[in-house]
Amino acid sequence: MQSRRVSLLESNDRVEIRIDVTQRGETAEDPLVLTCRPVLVRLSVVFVAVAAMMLAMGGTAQAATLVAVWHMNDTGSVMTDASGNGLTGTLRSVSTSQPVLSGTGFGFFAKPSRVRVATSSLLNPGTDIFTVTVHVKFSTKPSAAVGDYDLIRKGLSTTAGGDYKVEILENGYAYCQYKGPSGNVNLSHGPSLANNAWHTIVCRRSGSTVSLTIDGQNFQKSGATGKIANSSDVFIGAKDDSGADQYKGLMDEVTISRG
Ligand SMILES: [Ca+2]
Repeated sequence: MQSRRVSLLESNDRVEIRIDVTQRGETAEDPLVLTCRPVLVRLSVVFVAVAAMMLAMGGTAQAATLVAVWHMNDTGSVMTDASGNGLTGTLRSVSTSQPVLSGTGFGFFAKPSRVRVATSSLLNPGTDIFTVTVHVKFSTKPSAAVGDYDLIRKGLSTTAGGDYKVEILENGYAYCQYKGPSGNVNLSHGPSLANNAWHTIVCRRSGSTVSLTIDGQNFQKSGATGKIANSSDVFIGAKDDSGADQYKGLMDEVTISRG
């Protein structure tokens, strides 16, 4: 019989989440270790919840690699990437130094207001497990004219090679989409997040399953997407440079991971 133990280690400069899998007291698999900077204890708890959920789903413990880590503490014209991959974004009419639970974050109040990150193969899911995490706080649902808020996306529905995105729909619900040559798998779930409180949205594709996790509560949908890879830039806070599907609210701690 296998047993799995999830442990959380916090120090001044990093948080480590470790999952050990043992069988009759012996190590059965290499431990899954996720590390990040200590932003919010709350985020750490969400991290553990997601990791535990992955294991509960019967997934094999395997190392996840952080592709991009955007703390959004920047005060200038760029958004730095703490992952070491150099996936720097450029700001357009973004309000920096906004109050968040810890550190600072970005505000998207203008139109257009967005962060743009140049395309990189690192930001393409391919066929890998691919997870996007966003933290948002907003008080107003998208108007009928706006339609929905585009929180982060790479590509459009018409883009060759597919696309992925995280949105807030007109009813205030979170929404995930992964679209590839084999299909478009998307799902949304309530409640409305337009309550001026911080929320954590995690969109993940693993094999033929897309999952949406809202504040630790997981929802799933099955369906094949296939290989997703395009040459589009990543947009955060809006659909494009014209401010279509313009988000209106605060954002912090956006991460992308693979595996
Ligand atoms: Ca921050």
